[in-house]
Amino acid sequence: MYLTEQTWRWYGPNDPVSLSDIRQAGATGVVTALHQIPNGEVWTVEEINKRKKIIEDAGLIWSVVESVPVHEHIKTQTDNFQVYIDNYKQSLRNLAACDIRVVTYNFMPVLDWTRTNLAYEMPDGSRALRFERAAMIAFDLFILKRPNAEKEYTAQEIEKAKKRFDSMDEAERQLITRNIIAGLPGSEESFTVAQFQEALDRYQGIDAEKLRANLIYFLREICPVADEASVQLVIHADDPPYPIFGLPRILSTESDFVKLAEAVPNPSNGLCFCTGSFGVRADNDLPGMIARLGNRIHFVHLRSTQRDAEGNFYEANHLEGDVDMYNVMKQLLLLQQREKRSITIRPDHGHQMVDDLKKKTNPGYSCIGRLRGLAELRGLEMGIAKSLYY
Ligand code: DNO
Repeated sequence: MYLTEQTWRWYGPNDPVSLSDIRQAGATGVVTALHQIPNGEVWTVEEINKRKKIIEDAGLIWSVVESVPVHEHIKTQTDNFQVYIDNYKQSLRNLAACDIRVVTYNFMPVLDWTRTNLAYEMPDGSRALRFERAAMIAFDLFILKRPNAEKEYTAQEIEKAKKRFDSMDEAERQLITRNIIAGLPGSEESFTVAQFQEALDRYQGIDAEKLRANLIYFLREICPVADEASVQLVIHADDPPYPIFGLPRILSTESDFVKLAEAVPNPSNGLCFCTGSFGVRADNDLPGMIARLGNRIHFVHLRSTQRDAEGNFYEANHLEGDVDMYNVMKQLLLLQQREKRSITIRPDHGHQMVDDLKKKTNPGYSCIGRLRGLAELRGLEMGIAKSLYY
């Protein structure tokens, strides 16, 4: 029987969660990146091997890279973007030379994932990540003051955002600003308000179709290299999965990914199936997507979100919220048996809870919250597997 490979994201030697913690959590693989290498530069064999050795010395394996970031110039096709594409190809070859064969990336303009609140208190006292639309709009209209932003919102939304802004003291305004633009873990970029506006301006004239064309161009360049090196590229979904700050989005739904797979059929053109990101949209049928996108899925982020009608969401416990985790896991199990391969998963984000609350942690990546998540998910997997196959 094929079961998932259970992994854990690690931010490297400075991560407050150690490799030994990860091993005790029950994961066998590590998901990491060379965060110290600036975006766009080549990852050398030497640097990759150095990191790999640290992981292996702790009794774990480096299963997946998350992420080799895609330089903004590649997304906008400006300046010396071709050099960055060549560097990307070289990094893929170097990773393959070190036998690391799954590489995550995203094509979200400017910001990687975005939240407004990193410590939203749950009824049980644990803390979750949250995206609050009124706070995001308040930042956009009254702090960033993005030109013409008000055209993208309804009168009702603007009124609500104004009230929300007026209710904030200076400290809260600064905190929301920091949460949105100072760079969440793994995003590799951080901005001041002025720099953020400049970064947005670089997308003037780039709509979703243009961004998609740039992604397809990028994939047509790098997939042949990845195919040859036996590297699986996996694109991460947009988070949140709809446009923000007037930026185009191109990986928010099943049909978005199908367009990519049709345009670039190379086997290395794969998907990092993130249930938390796709799950924010009620129109994404997660178990069905796993069944249909099947052979393209090479890495899975498991987490759940709880949304409301207004577009706010918070990150729920892994087995609660809107994601039908039972059917997600069941489809994953069926897919693995159909394809006779194990698929790598990791518990994505977790609440700050128990001892996490007394420690400095990377938002979403505390130890105990993810430990709970992984424990629940592996129990779910074993339960379904045993009832299906024994
Ligand atoms: C957030 C993560 C993302 C993800 C990138 C992939 O927790 O899921 O930062 O790593 O978007 O490139």
